[in-house]
Amino acid sequence: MGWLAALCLVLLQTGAHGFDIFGGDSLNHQEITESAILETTLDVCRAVVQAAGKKFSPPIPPYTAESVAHACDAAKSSKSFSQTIEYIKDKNVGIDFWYFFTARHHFDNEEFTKGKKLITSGLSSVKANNKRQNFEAARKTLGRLLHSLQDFYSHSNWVEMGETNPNSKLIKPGSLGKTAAKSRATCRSWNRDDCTNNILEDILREKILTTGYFELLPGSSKPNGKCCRGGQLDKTSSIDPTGGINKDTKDSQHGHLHVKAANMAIAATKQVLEDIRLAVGDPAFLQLMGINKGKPLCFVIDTMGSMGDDIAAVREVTNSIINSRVGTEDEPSAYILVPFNDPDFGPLTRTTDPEAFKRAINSLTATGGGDLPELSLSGLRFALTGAPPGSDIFVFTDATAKDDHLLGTVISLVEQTKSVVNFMITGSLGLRRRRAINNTNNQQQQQQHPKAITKVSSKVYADLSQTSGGVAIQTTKSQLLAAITIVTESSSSAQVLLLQAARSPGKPDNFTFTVDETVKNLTIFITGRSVTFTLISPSGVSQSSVNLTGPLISSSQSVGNVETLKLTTQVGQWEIGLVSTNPYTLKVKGESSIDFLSDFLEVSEGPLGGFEVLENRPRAGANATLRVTVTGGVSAIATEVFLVVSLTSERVNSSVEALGKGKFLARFDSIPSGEFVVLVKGQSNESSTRSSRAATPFQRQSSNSIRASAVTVSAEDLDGVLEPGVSLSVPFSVFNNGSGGSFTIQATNDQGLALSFPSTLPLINGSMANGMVNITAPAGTASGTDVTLTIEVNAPGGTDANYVVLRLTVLVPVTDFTEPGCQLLSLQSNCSADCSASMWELSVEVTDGVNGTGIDTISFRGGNGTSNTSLLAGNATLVSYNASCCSPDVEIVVVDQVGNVGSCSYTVRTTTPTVNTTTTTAQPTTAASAQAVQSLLLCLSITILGLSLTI
Ligand SMILES: *[C@@H]1O[C@H](CO)[C@@H](O)[C@H](O)[C@H]1NC(C)=O
Ligand SMILES: *[C@@H]1O[C@H](CO)[C@@H](O)[C@H](O)[C@H]1NC(C)=O
Ligand SMILES: *[C@@H]1O[C@H](CO)[C@@H](O)[C@H](O)[C@H]1NC(C)=O
Ligand SMILES: *[C@@H]1O[C@H](CO)[C@@H](O)[C@H](O)[C@H]1NC(C)=O
Ligand SMILES: *[C@@H]1O[C@H](CO)[C@@H](O)[C@H](O)[C@H]1NC(C)=O
Ligand SMILES: [Ca+2]
Repeated sequence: MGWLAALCLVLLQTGAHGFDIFGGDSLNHQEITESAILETTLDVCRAVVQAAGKKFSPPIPPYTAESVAHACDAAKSSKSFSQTIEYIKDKNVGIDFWYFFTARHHFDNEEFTKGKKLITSGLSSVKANNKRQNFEAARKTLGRLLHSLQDFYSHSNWVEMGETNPNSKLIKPGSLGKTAAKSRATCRSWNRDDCTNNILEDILREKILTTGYFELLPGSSKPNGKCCRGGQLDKTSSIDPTGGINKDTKDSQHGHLHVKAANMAIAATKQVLEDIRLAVGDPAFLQLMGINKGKPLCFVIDTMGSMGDDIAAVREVTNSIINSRVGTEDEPSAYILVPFNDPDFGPLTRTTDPEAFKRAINSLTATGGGDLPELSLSGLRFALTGAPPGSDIFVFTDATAKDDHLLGTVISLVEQTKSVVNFMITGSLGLRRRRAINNTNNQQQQQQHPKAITKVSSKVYADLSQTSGGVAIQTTKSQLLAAITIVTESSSSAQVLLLQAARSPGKPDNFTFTVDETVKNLTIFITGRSVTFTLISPSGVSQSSVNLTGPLISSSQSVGNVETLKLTTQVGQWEIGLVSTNPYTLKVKGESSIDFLSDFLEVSEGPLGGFEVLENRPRAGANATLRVTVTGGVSAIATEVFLVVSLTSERVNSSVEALGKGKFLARFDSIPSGEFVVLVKGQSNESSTRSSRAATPFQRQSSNSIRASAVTVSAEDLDGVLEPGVSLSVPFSVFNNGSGGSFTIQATNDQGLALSFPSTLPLINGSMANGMVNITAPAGTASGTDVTLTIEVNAPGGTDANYVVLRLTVLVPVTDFTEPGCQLLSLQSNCSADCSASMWELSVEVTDGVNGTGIDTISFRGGNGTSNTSLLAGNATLVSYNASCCSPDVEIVVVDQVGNVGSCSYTVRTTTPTVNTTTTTAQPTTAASAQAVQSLLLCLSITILGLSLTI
């Protein structure tokens, strides 16, 4: 509830799915969250760009993800930044879906302590996850805690008390302030003449915090004399004292304070983001927000004996990618490596340091001789859970998957993460080279062997790549390098997909695609054996596979089963006809700023409204609502949205409603039964040529395939925290809309933690069943470990399946909520009128207290000097700092192991003209110069009052 309550009303009154669009100009949770993220990110970008010695050009408000990413020198990150903002907003409003009735999530019913705990423990979890680069988990928790934080300002009387700044104690140790005793009356009934003046004067005068009470059903347990939250759904508001105090919208009982409260919520949200920024540092903050350089580079490598040359090829490609991309906009944002063989897989290496990645790849050795199939899917699963969603993953193997019982899990993860999986297969179908150590002089020799890549495994690899939007390249070892180069080249972050289709079995077919003016480097990928094509350009010129030298194809390359054609870019509608009787796939890609995101929404059907982004398969045979966000093109709009069956290109059309800000809702009467992708057609005014400004058509397709299911699986969205040594019960429920029988349950996790769950659940058509998965992390598991739990439900006969994927974080309960502090030892300055001729220096002792977790990082802001730190006895750190008098201020930011941020500011700015060249030495306990005492007081007051004073 909270700002979103307005949504419920809109839904109730109009029956419209009015996400994001409110009649009137009230601000909702999404807008509050987005403004704060854009403003804080822009601050960080300014610091980062200026620190790199470049000129910072701030965008013109109102800010957008595109304009902020652009100002941040990371235009190619627009899409992932938008995606991150959407995700955090969705998790924020998801609280209304999952926790509508729990008062603590909304600061109702005076649940101050529990509400604050949600925020502070959430913040610890965000920092722990961020430290281990588990950005997805960090974003989720961030979105959720922001909901409660924002509701504080709508549901409490903080604004009515006349406060003008956020309550920084919501994220810091210490009491929120005086709170009303349960027995203390706080409101009177509202009357017609003045409905806004219902909070009792003594409560406001004594600055006693209170909140409204909320109940959906009559029969209130509201204590006597307490305020109501108010609003149409609140049944307490008709019980004396009647009325309400919420500021959710301008039409709320205290709607006259809506703007004030919403702005305070924005400021409070920025305070949380700033706290995270200080705890993790600027680069990690930007990564958390999805502002990266290029896409991550993620390799999953078979290390069995026969893979020696493959590993050498991977090494070469890695070096070439690192050498050509580091320092450019396409520099990989992270490097991930997962080796596998048999019986092992892992460990997962995840680093942002290209040299560390090179070392990890260089240390791989191909060993072991057994001719057994390997744990390729276990390795892939580990990569899917460890890499950021939307990664391009490359799997290198020459062997059959031994663990194809994990196929369902891996497909679930591919669908859920929207990562793209490419297979580089060097063992040919039905063949497997003997791992003969003495057979080194003929690397290419292949022999018939029973443990070769089986037809089944080959299909597993082909299907997985097709589902994810990747390719499965079968090639010889000698062509491997060329093959990897082709696919990694096309994994730049500006890559968009115009068209993809597959035919299996192969049959002749014709395909059309529209190329718009923003598309560069147009490339066609065709996989399959003996596929011929005819290409027709918008101007009617044609060229076929018979002669690759011609007007349309600027270059072509054929490696293994993949043919790539680089086209001379021509705007308009193209056509390609493919002829083959073998299975084939077609992809048309280009580089462009215009792309889209899409998510199926689950809209709550009750009176409460709210929606949740569907993170598993949509329901077969039912209505569906797809949210489409067009990214990158300021003026680009979606006009048509289709679901396209990959194997037939059959389309299901939708009715499209524009929601503003690049968002559209597409409503489908039904969903196709096979695998399908989303096709968006639209109009764009973007233009590369200055002369043409007319709207031109564009088309984009999603790369990941989606499929519907008659089985619905949902798991309670718990806080996602797993305490070491304590078993966590995860309840889930299954609804069967298809034929009945015994449904098989399979729960797996990527960290090998102990699980227990029912192996089957009986379900007739139209019935529902509940189950429970118990998961335990052993005592001693590292805090911040990310655990991905997948629960799959398979219909009888394996004809249908659905799943839920839950991300849990192992977290040792945080007991240190106190920020590190500073003690000034000395401050000496020698500043004269000519500041460049003189220096000042500072000596500070920093500690995290006796029971603290200890100091993790010390950084300096706002100063231009040099610093030195050294360890003292008793876990204290001595910080020495000296700077030119032209740089008279410095802020020391000290972060402890669990992310509590302490900040101390010092200055030698002269406040009175009398202070001059005398050298002063300050000791905290002795009389000292004016500035030194001032500095000390400043430091202390910051520790007491929290962060807001330091910014
Ligand atoms: C490999 O070497 C061993 C002993 O050195 C020999 O017995 C065996 O026949 C060789 N295998 C092949 C395939 O050459
Ligand atoms: C594809 O187009 C060509 C010429 O435009 C036509 O001859 C052929 O029949 C078409 N094939 C299919 C399968 O529609
Ligand atoms: C895309 O095209 C530009 C200019 O034609 C070229 O410089 C760039 O290298 C191309 N990118 C790729 C990935 O081929
Ligand atoms: C291929 O087409 C080009 C341009 O149309 C032409 O110059 C060339 O002679 C053709 N080559 C063959 C082998 O037909
Ligand atoms: C589709 O949605 C409409 C309301 O929007 C509903 O009346 C109808 O029953 C739904 N159809 C199906 C098949 O669920
Ligand atoms: Ca501490």
